[in-house]
Amino acid sequence: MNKLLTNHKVLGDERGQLIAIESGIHIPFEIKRVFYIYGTQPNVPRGQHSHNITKQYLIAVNGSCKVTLDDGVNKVTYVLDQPHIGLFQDAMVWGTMHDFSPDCVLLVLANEHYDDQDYIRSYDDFQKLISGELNG
Ligand code: T46
Repeated sequence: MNKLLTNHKVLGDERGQLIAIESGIHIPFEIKRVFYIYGTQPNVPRGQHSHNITKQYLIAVNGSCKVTLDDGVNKVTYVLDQPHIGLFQDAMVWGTMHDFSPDCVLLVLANEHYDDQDYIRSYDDFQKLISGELNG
């Protein structure tokens, strides 16, 4: 798996910090949707699915969590524990978000509007799609 983590420049001054993320400059897609999750329960993972065409960019803007990305060949766990660290999750990559701190706010930028049909929720189906078995 290619390097997917980005350490963004912190534009700070005496008033505090600011991080700017721009489509096509810092992330490889146009942003159509923003959502965030917070108030996660201890030991309860989120995600556990892949997307056909949706790409995502994840930032723990507060607190910390781990994200395990699995492209069908490699499975890598990333720690998101700084608001200037971003993680790109490509389409057709199985993602699991876990080990949230109680104060975690996980911001997600996406290149597509929400569409339940874009979700692949069965790991078996994901593996078959990756290996081309469902592509005809
Ligand atoms: C991901 C992790 C971090 C919407 O109505 N619009 C949306 O844009 C999203 C993402 C969800 N929803 C609804 C669908 C469900 O009724 O919100 C509810 C919870 O969504 P979901 O079960 O997909 O939540 P997570 O935390 O398992 O996964 C979500 C994203 O789906 C996923 O892509 O990376 O957050």
